[in-house]
Amino acid sequence: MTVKTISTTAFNDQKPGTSGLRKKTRSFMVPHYLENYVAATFTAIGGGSGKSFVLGGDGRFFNREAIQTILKMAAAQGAARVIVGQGGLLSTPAASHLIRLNGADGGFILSASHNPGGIDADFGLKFNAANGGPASEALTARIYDATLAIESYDIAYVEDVNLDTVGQTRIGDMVIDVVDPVVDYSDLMASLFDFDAIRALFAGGFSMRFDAMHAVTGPYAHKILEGTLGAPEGTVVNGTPSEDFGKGHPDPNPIWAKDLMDLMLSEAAPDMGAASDGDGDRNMIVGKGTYVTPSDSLAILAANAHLAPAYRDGIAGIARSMPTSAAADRVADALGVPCFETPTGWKFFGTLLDADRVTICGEESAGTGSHHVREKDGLWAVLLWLNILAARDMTVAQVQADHWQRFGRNYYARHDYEAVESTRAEAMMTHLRGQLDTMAGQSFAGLTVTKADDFAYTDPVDGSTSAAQGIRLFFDGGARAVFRLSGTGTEGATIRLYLEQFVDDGDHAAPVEQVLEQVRKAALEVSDLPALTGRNTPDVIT
Ligand code: VG1
Ligand code: CO
Repeated sequence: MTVKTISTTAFNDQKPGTSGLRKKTRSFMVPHYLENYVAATFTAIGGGSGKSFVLGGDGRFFNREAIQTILKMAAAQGAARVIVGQGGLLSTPAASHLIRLNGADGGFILSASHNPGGIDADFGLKFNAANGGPASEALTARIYDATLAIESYDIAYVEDVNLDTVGQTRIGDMVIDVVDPVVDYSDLMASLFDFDAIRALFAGGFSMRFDAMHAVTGPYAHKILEGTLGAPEGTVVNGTPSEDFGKGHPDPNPIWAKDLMDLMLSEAAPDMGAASDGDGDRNMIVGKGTYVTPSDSLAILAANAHLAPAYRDGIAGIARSMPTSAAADRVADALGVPCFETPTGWKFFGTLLDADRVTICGEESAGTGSHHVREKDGLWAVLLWLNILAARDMTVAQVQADHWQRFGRNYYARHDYEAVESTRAEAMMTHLRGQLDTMAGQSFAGLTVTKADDFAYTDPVDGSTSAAQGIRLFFDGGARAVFRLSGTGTEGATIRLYLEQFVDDGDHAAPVEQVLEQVRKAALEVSDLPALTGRNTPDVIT
């Protein structure tokens, strides 16, 4: 094996965001761009010598090329072993599981998640640590520092590796195991849930549509839902991963999964609809005629988890990201377990899960998961829902209505203003921050602010701190508005405005926009968003 040292110059834009480095695909294809970031990651973990890694991605354009590069760089580092998904495919939760199962030192996951794929769309790369979870903030800071200091990287000059045949091969002394991406993951799922009960549910005529959105969950859903669990063929749609996700946004929400939504709101609706995102860590749950907001789904799963074998003995606690609604907090209260509020991004759940302080975690952005891996897990959420429906013999709508009846309803919506000029978005955040000290007691659009802050977090396990994680405005009467800027976009800034209104004993079936109208007006008034950004309406509401 010939290893060459290639001299390079630093790129100044390789700062990882909420979930790794995400850029336009063409940026990643610029010579040395990917290599620099991979080399910086090796530097940040103290080199790759003697270590083992998991490697795979969501199959988007440039996935295969990037995998070949990473393999050759790992070999040059002296890595002992790399486990790669066949065809270069691994869903994010499956990669997390393989890291844990094999005791690997970490993993490289190639994905820009729900962002579109293709040469003119987005690409991404993130590193997960030995616990299977996204790199901590301390580690991503070290990676970024290394990207700024880099002058050269090492790479093996060898033929491309065959990724399409399961089996073992090598580059020099480094062993490469090409594995079926689905098998270990599907065994894990079988160990968590009552597959017999779910099989009986399908056998009894329960109907479902799972939309894989042309992304990575296709093979997983085909095998588990249609194969093992006996759902009729055709249950899984758009189930073959494609490099550009059929030219769509593989984002499981009512906007981008519109076909599924339309079906679920029609006469022909099956009993349940579900979808997952590009890399398989997000989920959308829809019942006949009813959409389950991700924040509610988290609360419902936590309240009913004991119905699945893996959680039979109860859960240790719940964690939710700050912008996620407080529905889960009420469940934690009722169960007598703690509820942690963390900054956005799965990396903040890792320490809590590792320390067994929580069992179930979730985010408003369609992410739910548990201690079975260290990532959110789309299919896991779908299977837990199925397990609950089977155990309770109820419909999605009934489970949801019953939950609201018991806990009250946190009406919720997220308004995204996309591709806003960065300076204008920053100006709006600065305008909000400038008012934080004086806001309490003031009224906006008829709502009085009870408390306002810029969310800061101290990790209760390792003591690390993260400041400026989003502006929280609490209003009289159980309303809340949160403002933050996205850390996953690739163009300008995306402002996320999260709106919530708690209704305890009142009407649980009112139109969401109507219930949130007052807090929306108040939030726009305090922030001066329309004037400062030039935007009057959000691009996406989820
Ligand atoms: C978004 C979501 C966040 C999620 C992150 C990664 O981040 O809001 O909840 O953890 O995406 O998910 P941001 O910074 O754009 O708000 V995924 O499925 O895109 O890896
Ligand atoms: Co994702």
